[in-house]
Amino acid sequence: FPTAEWWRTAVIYQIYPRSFADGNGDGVGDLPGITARLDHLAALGVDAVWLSPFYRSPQRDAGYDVADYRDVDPLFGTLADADALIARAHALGLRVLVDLVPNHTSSQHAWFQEALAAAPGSPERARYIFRDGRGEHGELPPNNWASIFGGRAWTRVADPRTGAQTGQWYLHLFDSSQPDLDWTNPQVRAEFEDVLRFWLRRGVDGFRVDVAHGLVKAEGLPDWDGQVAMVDGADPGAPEDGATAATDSGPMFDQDGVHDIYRAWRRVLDEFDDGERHARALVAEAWVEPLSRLARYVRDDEMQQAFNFSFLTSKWDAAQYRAVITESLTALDAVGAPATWVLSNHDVVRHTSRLGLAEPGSRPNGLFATDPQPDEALGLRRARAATLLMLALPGSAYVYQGEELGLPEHTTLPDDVREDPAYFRTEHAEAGRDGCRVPLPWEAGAPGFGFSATGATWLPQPSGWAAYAADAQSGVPGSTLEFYRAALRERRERGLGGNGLAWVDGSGPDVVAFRTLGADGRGLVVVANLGSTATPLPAGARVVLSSAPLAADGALPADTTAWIEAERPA
Ligand code: TEU
Repeated sequence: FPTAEWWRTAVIYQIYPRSFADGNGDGVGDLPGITARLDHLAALGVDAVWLSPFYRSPQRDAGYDVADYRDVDPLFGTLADADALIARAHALGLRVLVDLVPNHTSSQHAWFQEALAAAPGSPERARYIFRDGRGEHGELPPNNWASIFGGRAWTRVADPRTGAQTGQWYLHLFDSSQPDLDWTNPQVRAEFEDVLRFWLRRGVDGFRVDVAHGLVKAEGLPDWDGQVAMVDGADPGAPEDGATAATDSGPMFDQDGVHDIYRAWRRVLDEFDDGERHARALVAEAWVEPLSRLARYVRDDEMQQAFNFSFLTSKWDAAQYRAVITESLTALDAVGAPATWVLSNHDVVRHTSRLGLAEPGSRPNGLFATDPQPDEALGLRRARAATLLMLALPGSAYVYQGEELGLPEHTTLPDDVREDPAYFRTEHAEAGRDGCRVPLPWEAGAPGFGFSATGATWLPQPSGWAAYAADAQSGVPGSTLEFYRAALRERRERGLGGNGLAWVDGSGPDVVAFRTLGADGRGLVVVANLGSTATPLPAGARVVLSSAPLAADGALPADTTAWIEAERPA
């Protein structure tokens, strides 16, 4: 392991445990399944993995509803399996980040069960956000907040003395099975610092912090008439060019007090800085805008990274890509933090499909069978171009499992297999996130494409996925898997990601072009053609890698990125 601040340039691969690989044949992925497939990630050439939650959970929100932060859900294995996974990853040179869900617990968490049984005003209730209702008999919710998953953000509980549904209300920014914790309560703070230590002692290299911008709510919980983010993905107020991420705002998000929490966490992480593997990292999942607000989470005494979601809602447009890149680098450079880049994750439409839509940035949160279907060939072509662009940018890049196979979104999942609460709570107004969570295809010829030994898969895979299977692509020149491997190898060998960039002008409005410098001085010129006609490359350019074959005359075709070695301008 390099001992430097590894997260600054790391390529971090997101594993969604229920859909990565199944070790026990029940159709749901698990930790032993992951451990057995870690070689794939070492061969891919990533630096670290981030595991979405595998803790004990009733799985109402796919594990983002945690009932016990110090245990592994039997669905995924045991604590010993987690230890084995961490050990194997480290042996392969991969760091391990785990997901921490501090905004809310599961309603099955012991604390919430105690709170339900306890009286209003009790210390048990004070760990969550219980309030009396409004109206003559408390029959109206305490304020007008809406849940991000749809419906209201409050649920009324039984009066513990009478058992009648006449009790207080509790706040849940997400599903009703995910009650929000009260982070003004010192007990809550102490508990999570201890949870951090629990996993740090087990050897994890850091944490991805779920809904990092949501922990502290505005005092008095004032009404709010703004829009919650996960409504349609479209952001009506967004500027024409520049970052247009669907972000969360209002009195439930990005309150100043939240930063105290992470400063305390950073001190906990620093206790585990052994000088050898260097500091462990905190990564904020915070949907806040503008990016200068996001940068507030990544100060020297706070987190090391925050996800930059700007690409998720970008159009396929060179001016917008340039604006997003400039804005991101400027905001994060200002605080000395590394930029981060994300094209896909478990909450949004896979970029292979998103970029094949008529309006690529318009639908981050799921697609319906009734939506105009993405053009998969075009989407994959653009996805590869976007990936090659991203992997040359300064900073740290995230890769979501399956994108190295070119997997598209599953857009035609039947209702009865869907599990995303956002789909149900919005009464199907949201297509939900199941379509990007389909189990991975490993072996073209095996039942369930080798996801599990029995062929079982918790969500059905499209029949055409044999072509995407890892074994069908491995060793095949031009396959998406070999393309990712080559890009990651070049990135590593050239030390890309470490330094700034210099824009290269003169290629026309549809081209994003910049020069990057590797740590060894072996810079590259990156040329991405987001337009619809081919564009010439500089004379004498040596193409190191391109996302699609060049034209016969050596020009860069539409929807293609190339890494080239070109003479420095005098
Ligand atoms: O997602 C956070 C989340 O959904 C919102 O903060 C954000 O408003 C939205 O995505 C923007 O459109 C995290 C997890 O990634 C997700 O899987 C969980 O369901 C959610 O938290 C609740 O834990």
